[in-house]
Amino acid sequence: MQDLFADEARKPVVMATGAWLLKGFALMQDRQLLTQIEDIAKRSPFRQQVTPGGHTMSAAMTGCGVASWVTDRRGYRYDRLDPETGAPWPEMPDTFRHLAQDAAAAAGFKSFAPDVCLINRYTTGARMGLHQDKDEVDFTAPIVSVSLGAEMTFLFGGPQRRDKPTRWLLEHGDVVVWGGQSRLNFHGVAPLGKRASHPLTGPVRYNLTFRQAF
Ligand code: MD3
Ligand code: FE
Repeated sequence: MQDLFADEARKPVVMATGAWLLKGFALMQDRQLLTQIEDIAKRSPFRQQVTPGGHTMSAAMTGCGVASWVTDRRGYRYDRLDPETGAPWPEMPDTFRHLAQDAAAAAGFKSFAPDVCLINRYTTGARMGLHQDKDEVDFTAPIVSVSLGAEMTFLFGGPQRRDKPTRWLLEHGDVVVWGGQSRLNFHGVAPLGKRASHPLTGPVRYNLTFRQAF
């Protein structure tokens, strides 16, 4: 039964050209990933950042790798130092990097070398508005995202802000690879539902986003 389930879970679902949903791809490592998130957050704590427009983001963030995505009143950027601690971000654990590379390879990206991992934490009501990810240098590299904890509705738009987003339920252990034509699509997440929960995290969702930023 276990193996049948694992085989079923390994069939990629095509969300759009270049976007692959790997249901349950991270399930076997879920506890290890959550422990490593805790360890990273001990050194670079989760914080709610402020956008250039002066809004405080509802998702709390930290990160690991050679840099992490930072926003403040001056703008968006990848910063090699954590502005809260003044220290470099925690190193990216090998298990993180290998998981992201395995997922990218399963979607056909054979030489993905993620140098940064942004970690988003959503509690009840937290969301992320529609946006594009454009702060990276090379848009031919894919982005790999790993969902852990409470389930959430992902909003997947098109290349124009006006394109109506489709809704996808992302559950604990799901991995998505975004490359090629979908790399610059607008996307966001609907508010974390009042009843959304997972035995390992309670009413909290984590999302790891692996990128080749430089
Ligand atoms: C589709 N995070 O951190 S991850 C972000 O669930 C971000 O925390 C969301 O959007 C989250 O920037 C979504 C999935 C994701 C990441 C990058 C994408 C989807 C994407 C880039 C292009 C298209
Ligand atoms: Fe994004």
